[in-house]
Amino acid sequence: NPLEEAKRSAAYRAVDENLDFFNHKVIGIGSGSTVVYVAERIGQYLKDENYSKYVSKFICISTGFQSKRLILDNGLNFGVVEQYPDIDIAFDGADEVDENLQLIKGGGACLFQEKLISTSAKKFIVVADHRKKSPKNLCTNWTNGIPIEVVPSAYVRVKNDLLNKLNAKNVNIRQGGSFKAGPIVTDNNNFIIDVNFNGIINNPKQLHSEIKSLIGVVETGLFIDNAMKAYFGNSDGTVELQE
Ligand code: DER
Repeated sequence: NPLEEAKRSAAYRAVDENLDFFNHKVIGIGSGSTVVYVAERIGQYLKDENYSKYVSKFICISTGFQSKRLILDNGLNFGVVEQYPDIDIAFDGADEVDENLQLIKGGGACLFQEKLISTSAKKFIVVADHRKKSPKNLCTNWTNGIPIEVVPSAYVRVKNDLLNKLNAKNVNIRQGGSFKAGPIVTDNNNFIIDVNFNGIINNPKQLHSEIKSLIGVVETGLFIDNAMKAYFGNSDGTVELQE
């Protein structure tokens, strides 16, 4: 599968080039389908006799239920951010990356814990396939809207404020579809709202602040001034680095 090859190439290269076996101890593991290969790669080092003495000392911090399974399924040590609030390096996917390394995340509805971990890390590395690289601004390729985590009792208030105060074009509460009647519920027992504004986002920093200030908003999927590098994998196995 060429897309999986692209994801794997980006993830392997990111781990190989950034994981410091001697100085890193607490590793943030994101959520989604690309970061699967980050955990897989670190698991390979665990089985390598030249590296296992270092990797067996790593503490891996999850960003949700799926992320926790990645850590456990690859035989890595699992820790919680309450015990390890200072993270050495975090790897995670993204839905779109703009020319300034600003991100849209939340396609997998894990954005809150992802942002808690990515902003607690000294280094935050994005791993993605080529589809996620925007030629310029956010919402160029990603048209599903900006994910927002909201307190369930406030979702109508947030919807109204997005439409009436921030002039959003459309606002959708993310539904479980054929998998769950009613809205999806996050690992933090909240709802996700996907909000579209008219076209591309020229000032994601300002938009994040405006959305974040609305009552009922827990966190936005705009990750501003957070990622330090992004690896984009291509189907032929080549990888582009943006930093
Ligand atoms: O929800 C997220 O932000 C995840 O990181 C996700 O969107 C990444 O997507 P992927 O499955 O393409 O890696």
